[in-house]
Amino acid sequence: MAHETEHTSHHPSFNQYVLIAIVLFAITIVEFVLIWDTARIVDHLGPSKIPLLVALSAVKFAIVIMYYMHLKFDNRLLGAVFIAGLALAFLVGMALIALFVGFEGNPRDYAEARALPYAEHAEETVGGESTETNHETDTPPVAAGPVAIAVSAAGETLAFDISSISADSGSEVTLTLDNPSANNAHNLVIVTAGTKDAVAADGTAAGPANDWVSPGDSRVIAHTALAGPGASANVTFEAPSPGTYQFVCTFPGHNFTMFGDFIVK
Ligand SMILES: [Cu+2]
Repeated sequence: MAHETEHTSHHPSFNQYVLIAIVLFAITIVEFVLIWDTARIVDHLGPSKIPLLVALSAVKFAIVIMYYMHLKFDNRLLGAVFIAGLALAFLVGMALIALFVGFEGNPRDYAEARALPYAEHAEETVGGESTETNHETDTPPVAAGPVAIAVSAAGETLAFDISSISADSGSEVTLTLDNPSANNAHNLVIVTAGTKDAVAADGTAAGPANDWVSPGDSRVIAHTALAGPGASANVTFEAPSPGTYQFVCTFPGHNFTMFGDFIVK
């Protein structure tokens, strides 16, 4: 009898369990409404919904631990240890979220503003090519005189600002690479058709001391030195026999997006 009394006083009754289940269910409904798009509460709350949701789930967690797992009826010290750990985890989590919400701007917006969608890039290619071709046919008449071509890295994007350049065979070409990037180093390497990735792979093996170009690579027609952030580099060479060549940046990884055609007429 004495044992029975003690036992019941240390555990919730059936009705209390039902009440706890109802409370947990109610909190879940509140959480759901908070993140439910149609309710539009989410728009008004902004980032503050995150600590609110974390607090609600912490309350649910605590209730489950305290009642269903009997922590409330164990030694008080065990409860204190548990609550202290939970509070600490909550504070660290909130501090991390505050750290990221507090930053100016949205990293995704930044990336999207600077990304070149594949379809648009292809359109630009056609446009750039045609204007470039017109430009070339307008200026130098026939003779294979000196030609100056300027190519720039496209801001912080791993791409050149132009997808096609051209020159007449035998002309003396001075190619200038401008690098406006604040972070990236680039070079510009003229290679035979279809070899840009293979040349870049060998350039990676050759390392920065060789400006990421393998010395004596027979596929390389000409190349600039590596242009660091904000720097320029140029190279003068004789345009090879007519055909379509490639220009590429062989800095490791850049060759997949940073290239174009060099058309020799
Ligand atoms: Cu590059």
